[in-house]
Amino acid sequence: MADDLPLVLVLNGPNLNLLGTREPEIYGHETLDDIAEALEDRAAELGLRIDLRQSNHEGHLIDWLHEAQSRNAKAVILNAAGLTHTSVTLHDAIKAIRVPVVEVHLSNPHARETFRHKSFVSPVARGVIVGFGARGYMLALDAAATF
Ligand code: CA2
Repeated sequence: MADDLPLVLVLNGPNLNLLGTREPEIYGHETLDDIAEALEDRAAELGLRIDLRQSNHEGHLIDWLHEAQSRNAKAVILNAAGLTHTSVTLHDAIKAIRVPVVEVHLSNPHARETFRHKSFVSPVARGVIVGFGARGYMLALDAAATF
């Protein structure tokens, strides 16, 4: 049964609900629904199941990281969006769980404004994938399959 397959939570932070509707030159034309569809297909090939969520609220992301632990998820793929650069609480939550977290960014924050160069997620992430657009989520899922 699909419910028995290892679970990968795909968590997306503030404003990523707007993906595909604005700033396509930075973030591409694909929507979060497009990404979810592609990930579901790839997950089926890899014998995994994904659960993709987005929230504009930091606390939701923290609760979902805790949920990943309590559900014994195989991995979390996390694009914390702007919270990446500000959130000590996200850092603490990732540190508090044993589930490996793959940090993903559509753009390459290191090639952008200085304030995007700092990540509170990277030091506690298993790995980081940046700058490959929506394909970064697929690369992260392929990595998670090996955990
Ligand atoms: O490149 C990424 O994936 C980011 O996590 C995106 C964040 C940004 O703050 C990070 O530095 C890098 C911004 C997400 C905002 O998403 C939008 C999507 C479409 C239109 C407007 C915002």
